[in-house]
Amino acid sequence: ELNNNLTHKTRVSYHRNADTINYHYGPFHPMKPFRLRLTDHLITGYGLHNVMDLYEVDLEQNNNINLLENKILKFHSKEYLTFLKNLNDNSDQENKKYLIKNDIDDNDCPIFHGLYRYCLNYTSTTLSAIESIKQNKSDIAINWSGGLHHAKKFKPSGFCYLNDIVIGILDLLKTHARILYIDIDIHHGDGVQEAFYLTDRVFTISFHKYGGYFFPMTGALQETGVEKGKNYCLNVPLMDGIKDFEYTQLFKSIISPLVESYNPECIVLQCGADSLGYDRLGTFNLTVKGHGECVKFVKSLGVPLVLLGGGGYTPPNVSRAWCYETGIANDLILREKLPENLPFKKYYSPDYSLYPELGDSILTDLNSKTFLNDTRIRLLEQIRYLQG
Ligand code: V1S
Ligand code: CA
Ligand code: ZN
Repeated sequence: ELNNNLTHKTRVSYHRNADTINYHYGPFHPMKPFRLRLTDHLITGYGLHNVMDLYEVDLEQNNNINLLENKILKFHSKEYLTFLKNLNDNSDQENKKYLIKNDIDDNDCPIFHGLYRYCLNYTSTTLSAIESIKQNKSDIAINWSGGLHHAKKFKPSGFCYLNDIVIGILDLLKTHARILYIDIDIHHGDGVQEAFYLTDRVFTISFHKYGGYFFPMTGALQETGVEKGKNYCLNVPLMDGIKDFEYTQLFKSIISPLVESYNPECIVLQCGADSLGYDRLGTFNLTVKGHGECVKFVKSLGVPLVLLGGGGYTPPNVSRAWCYETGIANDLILREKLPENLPFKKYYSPDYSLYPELGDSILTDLNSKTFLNDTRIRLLEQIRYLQG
């Protein structure tokens, strides 16, 4: 383990909630909060909890649920919050009525036991991370249970119920003038884009698969914001099979001039791990190192940073990526061999490595050199508008 930072240790805070890992979307649902348990075991297995400020977020101790709900209501509608809050008391008929009226897909967003508590948990954990940035207690604040970027004002979408990212950014806007939101989940960050589409105080950029009815079917290159928000939104639509080199090269060549021009006071990075190879829903070919390279690059910009989770549907790989990225936040390169006595170690067979190689059965890269080059040129053109 190597400390590359000779000037001062990066102040990293790790925000977690012991309860969040226990919830279930249902047996056939790809979203498994259990992946957070694997992640936490890996992080503590490598001893990372000893080098970070640990924040155990607990709703019971935090008697200010009122304050939390007020922050939620800065984005979500009163009617929707009431619906989530009263799910268990309502009759099934009343719940069904809200689902139908608002065109909610309850296969994607099932009503499971303790749903409201689960939502408050991951949202308050993101707010805890945001708070430590607001108070300048951390350089990097991490919440792997957050990053649920699809939730809308009136309704849940794509496994996301409360949009902890939007709620967190709205809170951060009280102290920070310009916030950059970067989204490397394989899905388009539509909920966050939509929330800040009309403002220049939050710049949103999402890298995602686009085309062929891939969820949520938005995020075209042409979506760039409106009114005051015109040009303060970028989208990087990609095709199946993109690999580390092409992805990280594109990522850096866009984020670098963007940060130079926009000069954000804080960056919120959604680290959805469904952009890794072998994801159950995703179709990209990133490795743990390639995914982490994006985090490393954003860290190197030296702007206060919030790291959030998001998608990720092959739990052992999700935990590998988020553990590796927790190491990166702390300037540590973790040894390849997984810790001894790691709970659920069999999940990491046959390699038992933090950095497994992608096999031969990976998808072919459908992103041609010309396609990627054209995309880059168009995006750089948009960034040039920022200088006015
Ligand atoms: N892709 C995909 C996918 N798979 C599922 C799914 C599968 C089994 C289940 F039991 C329940 C759901 N839903 C989807 C997607 C939603 C993906 C959400 C990604 C979330 C994130 O990673 O970005 C952030 C956490 N939904 C759809 O594709 C929509 C439908 C088109 C699927 C089928 N239903 C019946 C109609 C809507
Ligand atoms: Ca994305
Ligand atoms: Zn996703």
